[in-house]
Amino acid sequence: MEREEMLIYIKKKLTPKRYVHSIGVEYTAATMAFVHGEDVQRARIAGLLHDCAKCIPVEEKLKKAEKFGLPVSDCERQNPDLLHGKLGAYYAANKCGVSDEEILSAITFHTTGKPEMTLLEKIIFVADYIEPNRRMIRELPEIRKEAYTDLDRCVLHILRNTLEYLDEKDTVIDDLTQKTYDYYMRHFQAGEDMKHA
Ligand code: DGI
Ligand code: FE
Ligand code: FE
Repeated sequence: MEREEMLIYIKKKLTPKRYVHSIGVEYTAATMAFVHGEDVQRARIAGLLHDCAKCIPVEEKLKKAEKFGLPVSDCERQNPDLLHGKLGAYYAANKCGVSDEEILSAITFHTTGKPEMTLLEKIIFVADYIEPNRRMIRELPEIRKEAYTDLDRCVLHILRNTLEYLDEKDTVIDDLTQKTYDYYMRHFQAGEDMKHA
């Protein structure tokens, strides 16, 4: 699909707010690609499509994931909204003709992140959080700056905020979110130690 067709496709599937958010993630991902040396077109496609399954009703998300043969963890069963990344990648591949595995992976893991993310995965994970239409989140100005100056610190900062937020809300925390945090915590600490050695 060309971009124009993708826009029509997501407009049909999303609420107006979510559509505007998707375009915000598209251009934020593009600017981050400029700075960090990622391919700009891939960043735009991943950004544009990352939430294409977000507005499917919760129970439908679970049914569709099962129908498409996608693996569903216990945590996702309890909170099927978490499936919108995996489902989104499925639609990107099967409805929009995206075959680039890294774009599909960036869409799949945009909510939880994962240990050892590629540059594109990090860009989508971060762009989703910082795009201009996001309501003000704690420490957002600082996080936005880090997105362009220290990407790993930025990823860790977002994970820390998300885990704190989920803790306050008292909901299930996906194993992968926790594992990603632990990984970047260790990774970041190792980097800091190197700097000061
Ligand atoms: O889809 P978006 O709203 O653009 O952003 P997103 O895909 O990052 O989803 C954000 C929501 O997901 C937010 O309410 C926090 C929640 N979330 C992130 N990690 C986890 C999580 N929710 C649960 N229950 N467990 C997690 O590990
Ligand atoms: Fe999302
Ligand atoms: Fe999003």
